[in-house]
Amino acid sequence: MNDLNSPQTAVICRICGESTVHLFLDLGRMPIANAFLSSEQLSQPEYTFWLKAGFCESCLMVQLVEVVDPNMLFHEHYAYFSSISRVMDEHFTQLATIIGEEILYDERLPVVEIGANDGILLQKLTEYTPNTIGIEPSANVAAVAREKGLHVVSEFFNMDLAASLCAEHGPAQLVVGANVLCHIPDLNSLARALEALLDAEGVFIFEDPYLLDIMTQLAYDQIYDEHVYYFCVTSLNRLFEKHGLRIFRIEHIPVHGGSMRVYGCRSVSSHPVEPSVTGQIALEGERGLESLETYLALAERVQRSRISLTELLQELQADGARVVGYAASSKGTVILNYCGIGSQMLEYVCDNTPSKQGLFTPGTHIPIVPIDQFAADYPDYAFVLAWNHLNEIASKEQAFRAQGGKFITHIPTARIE
Ligand code: JHZ
Ligand code: SAH
Ligand code: ZN
Repeated sequence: MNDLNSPQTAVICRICGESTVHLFLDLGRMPIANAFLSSEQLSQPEYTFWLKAGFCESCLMVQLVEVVDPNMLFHEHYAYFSSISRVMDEHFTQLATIIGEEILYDERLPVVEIGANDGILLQKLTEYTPNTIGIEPSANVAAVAREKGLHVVSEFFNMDLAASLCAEHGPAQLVVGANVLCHIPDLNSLARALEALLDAEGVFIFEDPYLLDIMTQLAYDQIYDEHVYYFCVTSLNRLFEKHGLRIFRIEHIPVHGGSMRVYGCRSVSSHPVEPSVTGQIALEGERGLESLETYLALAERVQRSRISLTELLQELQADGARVVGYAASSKGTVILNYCGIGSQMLEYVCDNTPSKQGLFTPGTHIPIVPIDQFAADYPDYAFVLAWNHLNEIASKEQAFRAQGGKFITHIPTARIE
């Protein structure tokens, strides 16, 4: 752990190719965050990888050091359904309105959504233009989107697909993707594909968790197999600029614990760069995002956060309290495995996704149950494993609090809400 910054640990950057990636955070061996287990699978060995994050001194990209093959993550049974959250549904309604009212400019040109999942955004976009195409490699969620009547191609977005979409439907007036760009290991070829697909005046919009929020809130549980990159405006803009693209507007948005929405275009297009971009890049410099020390300091705070959580749970256990987990999120897999929290501490994890219920948490093997089970016999404490949804969960669970139940959250340090 202490030699993370020694020269021999510098590894090759996936973005710029230099051997200047310094490891700063080691979260240990980790199972795949969304690989929930059936009871038959509990006795079989689980795939694990080494969850370590690094910072590239040359291009400033924060990235995973070991990457899991996307085919192992996004396949016929992907566990995450975007439509499970009312707040996210409202969020995407707002995004669709901005797109419909400010961005779209030519009905004849297609709108392409990358990572369309169950169609939560794509469906809303069809209210503004008839010409929408969703790209979604995970077959089960793509099938849900198709049941809504949406046009979805069940493949990974890449250069070949971009070329065939462009040949068949024409250049895109918009390429949009939420919580997908940071999931794509080869971002250089993604940028080339984007450049190939976009119309001369076309726009791309991506939303991803924002590095500055991850740092400020100590949201280390955003670091897992699916999130290969942790973007700031500075690092992302440098990447795009290598490929004939640029960012012209950014918006800081509250979802998923703090995300960044970037608006970009081809370098040659007429969209002027807005002050939001230059202002945010300046802020990132002031906040030390260009310096390895900033990241090393984060790693120390993560270790202290882990101790605060395990101590709190041990105290509650010693007092004989009943504690459960609430929400079998991807982040939950990181928290539980990194902090060594298993079924000896959490009786179960309840979750509103039907396909997760009846399964067990990866690595820690805690049973996942429907929310009904929580409501039928309230525990003393519910540890919220999707702190980003705390408000939504708390508003649904007012009866739990009214009869004395309490929520626990864990970042930046563990506390009872
Ligand atoms: P939530 C996933 O992250 C994976 P996860 C992915 N990598 C990503 O970036 C984001 O999504 C977009 C449950 N829940 O949204 C449902 C309730 O039980 O934080 C889900 O299992 N009751 C693509 O998995 C989980 O929480 C509720 O009221 O960390 C959602 O976790 C609500 C609101 C959610 O995403
Ligand atoms: N946009 C939704 C879904 C995010 S989950 C939301 O914000 O809620 C990420 C989705 O991206 C998954 O459904 C996954 O199958 C898909 N995905 C992963 N890699 C992809 C790629 N290369 N091209 C297109 N979709 C991809
Ligand atoms: Zn680099």
